[in-house]
Amino acid sequence: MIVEFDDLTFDNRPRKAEEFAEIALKIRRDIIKSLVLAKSGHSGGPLGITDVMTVLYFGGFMHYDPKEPKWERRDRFVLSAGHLCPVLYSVLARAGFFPVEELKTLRKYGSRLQGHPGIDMNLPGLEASTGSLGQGISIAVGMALSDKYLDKNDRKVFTLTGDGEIQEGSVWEAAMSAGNFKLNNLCVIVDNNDCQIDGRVHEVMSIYPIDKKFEAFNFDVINIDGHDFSEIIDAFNQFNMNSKNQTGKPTAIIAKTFMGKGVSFMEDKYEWHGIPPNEEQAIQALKELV
Ligand SMILES: Cc1ncc(C[n+]2csc(CCOP(=O)(O)OP(=O)(O)O)c2C)c(N)n1
Repeated sequence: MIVEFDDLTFDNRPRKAEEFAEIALKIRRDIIKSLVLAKSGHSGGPLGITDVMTVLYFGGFMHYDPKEPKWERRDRFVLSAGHLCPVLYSVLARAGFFPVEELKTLRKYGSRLQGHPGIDMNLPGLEASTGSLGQGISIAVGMALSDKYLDKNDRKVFTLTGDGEIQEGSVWEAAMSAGNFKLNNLCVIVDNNDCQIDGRVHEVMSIYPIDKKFEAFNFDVINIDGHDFSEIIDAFNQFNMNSKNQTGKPTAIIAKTFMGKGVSFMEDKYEWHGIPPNEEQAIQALKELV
C-alpha cells in the first residue's frame, strides 16, 4: 500500500473548541497510516486519546519549542501508557519536532519511532522511556518533585495513563507521593475507555470509582468527556489555575473516551487494543476519517 504524509505542522496557541477538529482528524489519519505500514502496533488507544492530546499540544497549554526541544523552561509530557505512542509521535511531528515523513518508520528496525518510546533513540520532544505499565507516572512525579522543590521553577509535568494501567499498584504509590508532596505542578490524565488488552476494565479488574481514588490521594479531580473539545479546554485551564497555587494539590483529569474513536469498526472494541489495520481496513478507516 502506498501511503503519503503531507508536511503540514500546527502551532501551539489558544484555540476555540471548533478549531481542534481539523488537527485531530489529521492525527487520526497519521495513526492509521503509520500503523498499516508498521504491520503491528496499537490502534484503539491512540485513536481514543487523540482529542485530548490535540488540545494539550496545540491549545497553548504546554510550553515547548520544537526548534529547541531541550529548552530548560519547557513543560514535560510523559506517556506512561507507552503503547499509545503512535498518537504521541504524530503530535510531535505535527508540532514540528521532526519531519512528518518519519512517521513512515514506525516500529522499523533502527527507527527513532520504536513500538514503545525509548529516549535512547534521541527523538526530539520525547522525555522518557515508557511502556512498562505503571512506571511513567512515577517518572512524572519525580520530574514534578525536582521542579517544585529542587529547581524551584514553574514548569509543569503532564502524564497520560490508561485505565487498565492503573490496575498496577505502583500507580498508587506515585499518586500517594504526588498528593503528599502537594505537586500542584503535576497533571495526571487517565484515558478512561473501559477497555484493556483482554476485555472491559470493569470486568477484568474494576478500578472504579477512579475519581474517588484520586481524591482520596489528595488530588483535585476533573471528570470530562474526552471527545468534547470545550470540556478538554476547561480541564486544562483548571489545571493551569491549580498549578499556580503553591499550597495546592496535583490534578487528575479523568477523560471518558472511546477506544478507536473515529473509525466505526474499531469504536469501543477492546479487540483493537493491540492490532494494526490491514490494508483493506486502513483504506476503509481513511475513507471515514475525512
Ligand atoms: C508491566 C506491564 N505489564 C503488561 C504490559 C502489557 N500491556 C500493554 S498495554 C496493556 C493493557 C493496558 O490497558 P489500558 O491501560 O487500559 O490501555 P488501552 O487498552 O486503553 O490502550 C497491557 C497488559 C505492559 N506493557 N507492562
